[in-house]
Amino acid sequence: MTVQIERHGDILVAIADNPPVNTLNAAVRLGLKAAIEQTAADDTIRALVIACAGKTFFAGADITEFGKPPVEPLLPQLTDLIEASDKPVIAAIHGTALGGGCEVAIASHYRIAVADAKLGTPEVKLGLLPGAGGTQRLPRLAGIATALELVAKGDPIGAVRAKAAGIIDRLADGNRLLDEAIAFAGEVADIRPLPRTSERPLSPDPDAVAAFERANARRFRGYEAPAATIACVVKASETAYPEGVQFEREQFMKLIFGVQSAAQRHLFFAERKAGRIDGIADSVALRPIAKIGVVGAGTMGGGIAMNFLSAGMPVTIVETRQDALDRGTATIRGNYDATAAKGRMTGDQVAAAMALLTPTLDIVALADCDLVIEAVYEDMAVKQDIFRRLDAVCKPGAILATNTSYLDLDVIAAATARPQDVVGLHFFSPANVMKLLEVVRGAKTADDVLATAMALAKKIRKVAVVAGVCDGFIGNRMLMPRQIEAMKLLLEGATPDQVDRVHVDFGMPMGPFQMADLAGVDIGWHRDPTRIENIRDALAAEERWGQKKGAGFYDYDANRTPSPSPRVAEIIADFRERTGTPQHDVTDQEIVERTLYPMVNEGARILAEGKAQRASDIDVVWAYGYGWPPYRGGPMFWANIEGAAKIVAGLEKHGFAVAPLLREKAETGGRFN
Ligand code: 3H9
Repeated sequence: MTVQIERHGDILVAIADNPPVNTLNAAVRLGLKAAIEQTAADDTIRALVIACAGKTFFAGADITEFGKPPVEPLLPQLTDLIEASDKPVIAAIHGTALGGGCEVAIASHYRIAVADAKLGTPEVKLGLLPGAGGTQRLPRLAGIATALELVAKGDPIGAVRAKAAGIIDRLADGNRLLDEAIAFAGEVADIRPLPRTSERPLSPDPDAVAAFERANARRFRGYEAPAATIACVVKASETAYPEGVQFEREQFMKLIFGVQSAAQRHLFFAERKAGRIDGIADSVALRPIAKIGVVGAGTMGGGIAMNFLSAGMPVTIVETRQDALDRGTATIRGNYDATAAKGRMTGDQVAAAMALLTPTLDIVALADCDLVIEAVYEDMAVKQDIFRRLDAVCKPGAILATNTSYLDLDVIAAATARPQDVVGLHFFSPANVMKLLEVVRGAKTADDVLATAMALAKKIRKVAVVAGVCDGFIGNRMLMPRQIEAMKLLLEGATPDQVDRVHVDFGMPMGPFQMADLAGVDIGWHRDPTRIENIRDALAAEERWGQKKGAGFYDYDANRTPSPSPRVAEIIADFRERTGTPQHDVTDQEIVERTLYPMVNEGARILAEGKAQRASDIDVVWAYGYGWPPYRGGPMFWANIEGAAKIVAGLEKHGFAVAPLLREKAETGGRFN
């Protein structure tokens, strides 16, 4: 039975057991309905406790049921049934009460939770809103401001905060939740009238709503769900519950059939699928990883080290010069201090993380590390030399990783006598912040090394994707055609501003030229100011290296606010003339076709070559590493929406060679998945 019924004297206890996360699927909903009916029908029962077995309270509706024929009771019916019960219902919460799980809790008459439980309504992250009365009950319990934070942003809060906010009535001892819930039920069993959340009064608070919208305008840009969610909360304050919940239902249905929610749900499952490695059994024994070494204390090395320090793992960081080592260590400390200043870490946590760091100039100090990550600049000879030395120093079985973003892993591995222990760990900058990790599988990388790297990624809270060896792996390889085409567009008549605007309007955090200015126009430059072969060379020669120099493709003021640059316009005009490039009116649509379609094209090649395991992995790379808007699901999901045939036609119109796999999808009506 998915929902077990127990009697404890005159209290009925319904315990749901639907591993792994107790979603409220049809069987659970039916079981809970039966428990409510039994409570009502049996005169010897005074109250009902709803609890969950396993690691968590209900994690929400079962997302895999969306789009299938509905099975009653639907979740909104169930929450209304719970609240309508004539005998008190008490939710006993541990783990995470999320989405529909939170809605079951707030539809109950009382809530008791263990202190480390979390409550939240993350539906908005799936492009949805709490659709079982959550948008109507939460503001009635917690007030408009707190409800907006919870429903429109989707981040959960801890039980202690939830209690202070009026969402939880009582905290329980972690080991005695059920006993305490039963005792609580006994205490409140005869209290009437029952505290029904939907009957609580709520007044409009337009100022709170306006302030919330203002504060989050940037975060919500392009998304449909947050606005719908806010509208529901406003409605809750303006009408009685029945009208409010009707409005919530309409909004929910609109979202669930929309493309954005499909895209965000796709990414939810894509992220989880990415962790699976084709051809390697789940049972493969992992190598134990306790001690980490990092070679290079620059921006990347320092950021990489922080991931492990924050996870409580000791890190030895090696540099060749004392000043570089000191600078690197100071940067790590500075980053932690800044986090502490924002209240996201305590002083003790900073001290604990720093105490795990051992800076050294001696590579031999890496001898007992279980994993060493090389993070020096991109020079094959330098990397090979480091790997030769690591091979000599590191203990047998240690995993040797490189953070290269495009160099050939197999050539690096060949510098060692243990290529089976070599793997790529491509972190994205800033490495302590960005969620994505490309785990690069070399020709000889051992299965257990790859599996260990993927498991470790989870430990440091990264989303990891397996990539094969090729120039730029998945992410940067797809970036290349976009950047090349963006440059050509400048020559043909577009401005940096226009190209960037099209990308930002699409939902990217920034366009190709804003990105170049942020990363550094001089990256990968040949460093010869007399050799000017393209627009980028010309900018680099004039030290227009981007934001760090106050000038790049844009001019920047003291606050780093960009404005179109007359000098760049001159440089572009000069190149147009020099190359004799014919000009035309570049439309926004042409920019989409020439910069985004080629990314899909490259993605299709990557798939066909087996450099990505599945199309959804490519989507994960772009969503977590490059800011592809989640509501567009990633480039390959977007390609399905846009249509392969349309993309092929667009590519052909502009003279691109179409990848065979993309053409095949266009011809057969197939989809990337
Ligand atoms: C909702 O409630 C709508 C209602 O308001 C209105 C309805 C009318 N459904 O993440 P994990 C799977 S919307 C189906 O690795 P963790 C997951 O795919 C829902 N499956 O575990 C994975 O499967 P597999 C609102 C789900 O311990 C396995 O469970 N709720 C769901 O790292 C383990 O998941 C949410 O958005 C689901 N709802 O994290 C919460 N959830 O093993 C979404 C998980 O085959 N869930 N699975 O790959 C989470 O945030 C995390 O799963 C959680 C556990 C924090 C609970």
